[in-house]
Amino acid sequence: MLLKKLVLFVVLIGIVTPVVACGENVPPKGNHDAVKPAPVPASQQPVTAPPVAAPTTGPIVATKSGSSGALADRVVSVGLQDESANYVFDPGQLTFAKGETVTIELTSQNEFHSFTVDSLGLDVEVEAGESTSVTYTFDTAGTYDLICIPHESLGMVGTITVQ
Ligand SMILES: [Cu+2]
Repeated sequence: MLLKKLVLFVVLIGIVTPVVACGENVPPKGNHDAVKPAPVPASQQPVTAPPVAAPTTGPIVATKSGSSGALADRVVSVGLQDESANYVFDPGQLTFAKGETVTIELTSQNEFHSFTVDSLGLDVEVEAGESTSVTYTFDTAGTYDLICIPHESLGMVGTITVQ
């Protein structure tokens, strides 16, 4: 009776262990030996898990190019010059590739200026002597008028070309 149960138990172990510990040399007798190999595959699983997490960290590059609105393809510096009442954007001619995302760093020399492109909905104010930046994706090819609102009549104008 007891022997029959033991045999049944051993047979069950014999069925389960090849599945759990495939390839392991599991002694078919005694459940103490049969149970021991089980924690080995269990401890191998956490080791297998980090390599699975590692490829998940890899596609950060793909995420970078995906979020085109947040990260700029390049940075362009534009000076807002006003020395000796000579009001100019430096440079006043800006050319971008269609679809390019650009961070434009704007630096006022002495006075309050604006970087305004009405047709693109761009209107950035720059406090006197300060810097600010705007990131913009130029989706549509064309030529756009750039103005500084306070100094447009004084010739502080430029052109943005998207091609
Ligand atoms: Cu200005």
